[in-house]
Amino acid sequence: MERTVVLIKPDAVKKGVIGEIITRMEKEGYILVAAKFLRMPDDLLDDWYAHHKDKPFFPELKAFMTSTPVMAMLWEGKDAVSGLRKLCGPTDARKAPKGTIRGDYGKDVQENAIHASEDEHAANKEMDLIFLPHEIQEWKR
Ligand code: IDP
Ligand code: MG
Repeated sequence: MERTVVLIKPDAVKKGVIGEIITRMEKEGYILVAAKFLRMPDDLLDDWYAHHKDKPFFPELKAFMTSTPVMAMLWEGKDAVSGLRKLCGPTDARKAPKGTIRGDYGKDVQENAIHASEDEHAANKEMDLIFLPHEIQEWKR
């Protein structure tokens, strides 16, 4: 079993599609083990998007990511990391196929509705950045 971190981003929060996006993950059989609705602090975003820190779009990306709270969740399941990345679709929502979350709810390369951890290393790091051990719930269907 793998765990992966998902953020429902401010564009999707503003659209009012938090529930629809969660439903897609539940329908795929993933299990929700932690959730938190939070406004991401500045230093957390510096760490989260460290790979984009020197890009010209970084200030705009931070402004976007703090324009509303985000819905942060930890999802569990077999091959959850790659499975959820696939469900999200490619980064640029304009290139994301219909039926993927970004294809259906995103707008462009920045406002793309959702984040899902890139690999297991990132998933572990992001899990520790958002959730305390006692906030993670163990349960089975
Ligand atoms: P990912 O979210 O698919 O893993 P990353 O390259 O890790 O893609 O980028 C993280 C986030 O940064 C993207 O989801 C998007 O919101 C934003 N982003 C990436 N590339 C661009 C860009 O060229 N312009 C503006 N925002 C970008
Ligand atoms: Mg990434």
